[in-house]
Amino acid sequence: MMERSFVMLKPGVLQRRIAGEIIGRLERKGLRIIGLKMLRIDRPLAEAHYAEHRGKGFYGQLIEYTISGPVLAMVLEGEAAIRRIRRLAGPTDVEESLPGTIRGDFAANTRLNIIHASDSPESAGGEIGRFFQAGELCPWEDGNAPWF
Ligand code: FUP
Repeated sequence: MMERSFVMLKPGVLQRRIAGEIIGRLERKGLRIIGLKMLRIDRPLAEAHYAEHRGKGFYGQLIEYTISGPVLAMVLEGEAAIRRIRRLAGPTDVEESLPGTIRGDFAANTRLNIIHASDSPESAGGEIGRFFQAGELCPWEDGNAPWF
């Protein structure tokens, strides 16, 4: 099923100059970028995005990290995009994320996780709406669709 997913490359990605590498992995899987912007997340937006973690021990540090520098926010479209991107990203826990996944290859610290990817159609819809206005998305068709 054709889906849209929200992906955020967190502050460590620009710090470490690996944005191109990570975006390249998503593109090579056949996902289409239909929304992309760079922004500095403010505290209310970070708290809304991570509302499910409020009260947990790592919450404060997670919010501080999320607002510590610019992020790249993206909307990606493709067949089963939500599940495919989650598999490309790998598990949240750095001890579990295997080499070959984005987290397995680049994340050395679970808290300083480098990528966020929607985990369900419901969360994707909410996250896309929180970060993008409808007019900021640019859907497109491509002649290579059958390859993917
Ligand atoms: P994910 O959906 O894979 O991004 O994972 P979660 O929503 O469970 O976690 C969101 C963020 O919280 C992670 F990117 C890092 C942080 N986190 C911790 O720091 N410690 C934990 O034990 C779990 C999550």
